[in-house]
Amino acid sequence: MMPRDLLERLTGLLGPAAVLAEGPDLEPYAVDWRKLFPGKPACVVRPSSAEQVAGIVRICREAGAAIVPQGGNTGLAGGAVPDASGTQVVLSLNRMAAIRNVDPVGLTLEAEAGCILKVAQDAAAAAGRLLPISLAAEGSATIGGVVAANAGGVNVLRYGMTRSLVLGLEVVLPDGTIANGLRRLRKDNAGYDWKQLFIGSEGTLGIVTAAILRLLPRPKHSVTALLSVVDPAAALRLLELAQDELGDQISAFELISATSMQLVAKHAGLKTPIAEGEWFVLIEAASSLAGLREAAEAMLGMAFEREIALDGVIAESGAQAAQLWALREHVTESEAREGKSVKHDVSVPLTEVPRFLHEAGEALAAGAPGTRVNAFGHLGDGNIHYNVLVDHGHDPNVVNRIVHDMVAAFGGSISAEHGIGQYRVGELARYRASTEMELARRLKRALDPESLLNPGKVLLP
Ligand code: 2HG
Ligand code: ZN
Repeated sequence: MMPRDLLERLTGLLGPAAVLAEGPDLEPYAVDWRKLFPGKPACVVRPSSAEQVAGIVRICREAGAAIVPQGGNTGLAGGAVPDASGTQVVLSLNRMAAIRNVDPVGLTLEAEAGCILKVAQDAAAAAGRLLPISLAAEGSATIGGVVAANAGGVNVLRYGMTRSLVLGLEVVLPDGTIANGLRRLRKDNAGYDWKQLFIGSEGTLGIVTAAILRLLPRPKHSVTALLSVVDPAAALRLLELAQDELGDQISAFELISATSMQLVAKHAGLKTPIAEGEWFVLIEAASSLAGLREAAEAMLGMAFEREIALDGVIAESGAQAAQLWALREHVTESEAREGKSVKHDVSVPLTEVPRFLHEAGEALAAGAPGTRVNAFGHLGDGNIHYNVLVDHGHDPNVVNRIVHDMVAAFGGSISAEHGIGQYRVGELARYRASTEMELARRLKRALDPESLLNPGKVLLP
């Protein structure tokens, strides 16, 4: 089938307004927001139902045209954009954005794939409940993308990755059938839990069209504190203290380097309200029981007394808490403004983070002198965004190798939360054991033997 026939059949199924074939309208779907992975779609289709998604899959399958599912296109690994061949069909879920149901007693929310994460958070809040998935891109990221990427974010420490919040899923399979597992059950041990295959598969095994997410009671009180510490080892001691004193009420424990803070000051004009240190920690805790603030103040007192923290502040209001969070949330954008960087989204066993940071720094100083490290991230999860600014003609591949070899030496992962996409497809093949890779390929072949869905992502052909 010629592309013209493909276009005609897709237009026949969806109507002309839902098929973008040329012009500037294609641009936002063709490239990721960092403009690192420019692609060229054959066309963009915008279905409005799972049945339409299934119809698109069947038509593309007959035509042998690959499909790239896309949500808010906020990913950092190039997983949702087409290649440059001009043959891949981008399937945008952004017209399927309805919230179908919020159940404040059963604690569930059902939404279509294209629903913006922030809209879903707000719907849960309006019902007095909490959807705890929270990340900097939440104003654009969609539920389908968040599920397909198994997104992390700042609340993983308490609530887990997206996977732990998915109760039910509807997925269109590469053969064009719809697997409907939209059950709002807390317990469902009837057979294989097949939805887990699709969570985090980055659109390579199926297309998520709707999800039922688990909600939580909304904590009535929260405290946010920013502290400075002398080094990452002190930050870990602070985590231990916070766990002792605030227990399971800690919802975020974020590490920010002085370099990150300097970038945020330079490019976003935001300044830390506490004395400069080499490292900063942003802590949030939340609870419905009284006494949280007192406990947090006591914890801070102990941190100073034991010389774990150098300086610190507890937000006095919601507005102040938002100001503290803004420091953390502007790191990515400020880094982008500073220039070119090589991102590493790594995890190592939590207690190894200080040693990893030290040794990776030494290895870079020796192997790629002049690079600057912008390290920050989710210390409570052992997940550091170890981004290296390479503005002086450094070879990104050399930098990558140094950092990822160090991650491997620590028994870590080269992608803690951002996924593999196309950015790390070669790196995954290099660092994962061949038996694990072969198992992944067997799953891919079983579900998508023609490699119709998102080829070139996660697994090399
Ligand atoms: C974050 O934690 C995001 O802010 C982005 O995962 C990290 O820019 C990055 O590398
Ligand atoms: Zn992150």
